[in-house]
Amino acid sequence: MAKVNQTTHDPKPGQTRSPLNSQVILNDFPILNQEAHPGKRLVFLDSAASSQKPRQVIDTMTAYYEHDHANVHRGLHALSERATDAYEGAREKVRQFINARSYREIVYTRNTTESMNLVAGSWGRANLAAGDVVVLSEMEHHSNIVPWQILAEQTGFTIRYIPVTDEGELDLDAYAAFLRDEPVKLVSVMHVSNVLGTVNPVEDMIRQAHAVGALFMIDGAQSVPHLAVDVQALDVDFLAFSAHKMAGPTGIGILYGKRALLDAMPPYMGGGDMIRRVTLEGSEWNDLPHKFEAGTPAIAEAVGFGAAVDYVAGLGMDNILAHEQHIVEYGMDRLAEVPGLTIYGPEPSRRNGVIAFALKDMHAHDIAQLLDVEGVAVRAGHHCAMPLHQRFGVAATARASFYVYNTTADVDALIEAIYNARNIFRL
Ligand code: 7TS
Repeated sequence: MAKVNQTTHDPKPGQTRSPLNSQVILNDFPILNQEAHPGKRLVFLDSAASSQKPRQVIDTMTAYYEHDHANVHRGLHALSERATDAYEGAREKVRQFINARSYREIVYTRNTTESMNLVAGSWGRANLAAGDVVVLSEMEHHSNIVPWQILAEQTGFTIRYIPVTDEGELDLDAYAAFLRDEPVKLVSVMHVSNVLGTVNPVEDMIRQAHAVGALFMIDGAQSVPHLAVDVQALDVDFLAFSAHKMAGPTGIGILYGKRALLDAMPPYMGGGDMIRRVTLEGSEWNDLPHKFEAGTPAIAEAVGFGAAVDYVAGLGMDNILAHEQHIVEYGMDRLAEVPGLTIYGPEPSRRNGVIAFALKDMHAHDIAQLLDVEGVAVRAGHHCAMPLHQRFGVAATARASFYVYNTTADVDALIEAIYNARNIFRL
């Protein structure tokens, strides 16, 4: 078994220092204590796609299945009550984590994608018509573009995209012009870009949208796992995120929505648990949040999500942010040394968690494959952001993304593997 290198480098003057103890954290993630290939320590730099899970989450899910599993909200027997308590207890943890007013504002979904489809399919279908405008941005993940395109085709509203500047930031003048000149009903924008790492100024953007009576949805897939997000402080109307990017299991995500909005929205799916009463003539809907949770939910996943929330909250969201800031600063510094390498997106202080790059004369997929030979896992491709790649005139980028368990030693392994790849290509 390869020995995990647990060092972090001392920062240069002016750079941040990590407040996290990477040695303790690494021991929590059994999957990271392995070789990717014989003699090659696994260096996992693909957490923006999905993070790894600590023992605390894995053990919580196993214990749930070994002791407590039954269907929720149905039985009066002991197991069903315990399962319901665990499932609803996890919802309460999520509520506190994002500081929502009520558990009724926390809807379990499968992931960020489903949360955003829910808003488009329910709120959008009920409220958008020809003549209305929805504002998205050029940097959005496909899951915040395609649902709106599908709906726009059916109902006739118009989509406007906030352009992205050469620095990889939103063009806020264009945004202000959309709000000033067009009948904008909803703005839906990512908080942190999964490609550029850009942290968008959502607080100001929300205030501007509300000033013209538009609602605001945040795609929080890449922010909620990495920095403190407080829905009341932001006054955001909808927030979507996934457990699997924040140390939790796959198959569960959240839609936060202000209660008055969710109350007024029609159901998205019909079935068991989301109704109060059904007759052959018609049905009455259950209270929030159950109105949006048709069918048997992902119970063990919700319980595991609760454990993940405990885990990241226990580390401290401000500590996680500072840790990643330290790794990103170090990573951008070291990547800048590599001849022919282009980094996309803003300077370290304006980004979080990811570094996407291209190497002259090498396809991103070749880079990823050659890095994998060295045990370094990065993602290559368009990262479900094709319009953004078109904006920068590249078909694909390689992306290193970081989470709580990454160290600057992982960055060193990345750099060494990139130099090896360049040698193979005789660059
Ligand atoms: N929004 C953003 C900003 C994302 O980064 C992702 C996933 C999603 C939405 C969709 O999340 P899901 O949990 O519903 O799939 N992003 C990535 C990525 O960057 N690489 O793989 C998945």
